[in-house]
Amino acid sequence: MHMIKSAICDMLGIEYPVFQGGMAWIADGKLAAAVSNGGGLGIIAAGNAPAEYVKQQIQIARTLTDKPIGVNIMLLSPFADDVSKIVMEEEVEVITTGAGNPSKYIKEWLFEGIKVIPVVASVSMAKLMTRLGASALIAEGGESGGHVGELTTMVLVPQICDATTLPVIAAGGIADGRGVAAAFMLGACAVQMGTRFLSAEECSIHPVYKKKILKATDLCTMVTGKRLGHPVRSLRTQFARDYAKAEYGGMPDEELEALAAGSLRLAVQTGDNEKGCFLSGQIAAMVNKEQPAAEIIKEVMEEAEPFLLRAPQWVK
Ligand code: TUI
Repeated sequence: MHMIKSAICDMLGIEYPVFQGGMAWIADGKLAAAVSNGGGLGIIAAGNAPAEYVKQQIQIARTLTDKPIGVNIMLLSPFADDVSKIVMEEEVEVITTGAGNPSKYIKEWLFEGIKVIPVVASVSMAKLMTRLGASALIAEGGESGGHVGELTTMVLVPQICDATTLPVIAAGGIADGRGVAAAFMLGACAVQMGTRFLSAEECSIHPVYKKKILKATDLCTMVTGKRLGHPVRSLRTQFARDYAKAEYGGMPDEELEALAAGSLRLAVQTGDNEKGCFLSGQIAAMVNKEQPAAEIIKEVMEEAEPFLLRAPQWVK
């Protein structure tokens, strides 16, 4: 059997070129360890959580795996500075960043020997991160769940690949082998999947959340939050509709912010349809079964393989 390996596998010491997205309140130590044990890169999400929570999750992951793990630092978090310190202390192998510009941290992370892989949503940010010495880049298109940029994966990935010499990980709208193959054809050498891992057995979201993902159809997601400058993709639930109505109905900024506060955590922990925000990528419609994380990785790469064998530059 062939194995699809790429530059990113060698750089990080992982078996498959598959990252698990750093989904706030969802991507905990248990999920990350399961993905890393399955040969991908498991990533713990810091989200808006305090540094102590992140430390606990890193320690949980370390008891469950001896493979490399990553932490995603959400740069809008009030705790981003504290999380940065904890992650260095705990000696995680990889840091990914989201929802902003990580310039001020990059030097110290690299100095600690950590691989730094920012999410970029534009060519200019890709060039800047390349100049600052990032290890690789995640090009995440607006099909993804959570905080979304302007451009789609199809448009963003090839432009980022042309703008950098670094390995590029494609994200947004990828949940099966066809998506992986397509991403590689656009020039990526790995993928990051979030929504697909929501269905992992080791993913501890509330059963209501998991069921919503498994039952989702093509038009089930929507983007809210544009007015405050941080558009977020989530399932089209009662809460999402109410938020959109408030957003376009002239609700003051502070009230809108209060409406969103805590909504991610609520969805994950209680499945609350009225007040919870169920982040999801557009690809949720193609996520139809619960299975172990390791099986997801293997299945996706086995599907991709027949396509990728026709692109020999990627095959080792
Ligand atoms: O970050 C994500 N996904 C997220 S973060 C999140 S929590 C949140 N809470 C409140 C408001 C907004 C988000 C939920 N989901 N994905 C990675 C990602 N990063 N997508 C897009 C970007 C991005 C966008 C702009 C990265 C850099 C960037 O640069 C802007 C700049 O500073 O120039």
